[in-house]
Amino acid sequence: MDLTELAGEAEAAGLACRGGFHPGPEDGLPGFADGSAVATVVLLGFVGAQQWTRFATSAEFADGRSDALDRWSRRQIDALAARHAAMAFYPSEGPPWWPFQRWAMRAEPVFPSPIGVLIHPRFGLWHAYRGALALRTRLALPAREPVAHPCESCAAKPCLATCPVGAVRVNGYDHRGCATHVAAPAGRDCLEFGCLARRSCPVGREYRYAPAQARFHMAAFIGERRDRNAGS
Ligand code: B12
Ligand code: SF4
Ligand code: SF4
Repeated sequence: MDLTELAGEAEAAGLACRGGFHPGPEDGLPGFADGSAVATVVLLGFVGAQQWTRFATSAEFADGRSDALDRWSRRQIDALAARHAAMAFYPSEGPPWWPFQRWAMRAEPVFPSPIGVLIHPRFGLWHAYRGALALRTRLALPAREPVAHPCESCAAKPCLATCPVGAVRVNGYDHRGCATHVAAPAGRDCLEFGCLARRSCPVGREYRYAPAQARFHMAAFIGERRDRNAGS
């Protein structure tokens, strides 16, 4: 098996392959029960609106129970893990949380943005991680080309000036202030169409979430549907 094959299986399951890396002790991964070490980690997730339809037409989405996105992700990724005798890890497991953003920076060209989520040169702020497969096999990984950090050439930084309640700041994100605004009538634009600060970013505009997807994540974020960590 190689990474392309695994990416094909992930795509068939409704997930994008978000790259991989060969972990070291600093990556904090446990070994397998038989004592063998993890040789390759492959991250799986959503990019733009491409995978949304698969989830939005799933049994989990329709059943009205909480944690729909988590349950759907686990069903897909646990099946891939079983097929490849791999371990599966999830961003929603915790606290303590698995360091998905650190792993992501090891796996693909994503960079810290001023608004807290990682920015991708193509998908901008419109992507997320749904799980990770830890494999015993050392897969060959494509060489990483140097890629420029998109925020370095963004002089205007509109993401820092757009939030109506100033929740997005250089020195941190005020998640309580944000959630209070989104849950109030004045925050209807953010709730229905997604974070205004994120929408102001010029990178990856064509990958912005459609209103239904944006609303799902924002509603989950303010606890409307109790979907733990459905943020993406
Ligand atoms: C807890 C959490 C929250 C909390 C944050 C509470 C708080 N003040 O800490 C709340 C609920 C508020 C939240 C909100 C959101 N979250 Co959140 N959240 C998480 C979660 C579950 C854990 C984060 C954590 O503490 N990790 C622990 C540390 C040890 O892990 P780490 O990888 O090392 O992460 C840190 C480093 O990346 C570090 N860091 C920052 N810059 C740099 C630079 C360098 C060089 C390095 C090395 C590290 C570093 O900051 C991270 C800490 O947050 C992660 C999933 C996960 N398991 O990582 C999602 C996650 C970070 N969230 C995510 C998202 C999308 C959101 C929301 C946009 C949700 C929404 N509304 O749709 C919002 C907005 C966040 C924002 N503007 O920052 C995504 C980010 C995807 C991406 N593109 O990066 C994640 C990865 C979940 C996912 N399924 O993909 N979130
Ligand atoms: S608006 Fe500019 S600084 Fe902000 S996340 Fe987008 S590219 Fe980076
Ligand atoms: S969702 Fe709205 S209130 Fe929250 S950070 Fe984004 S712009 Fe600000």
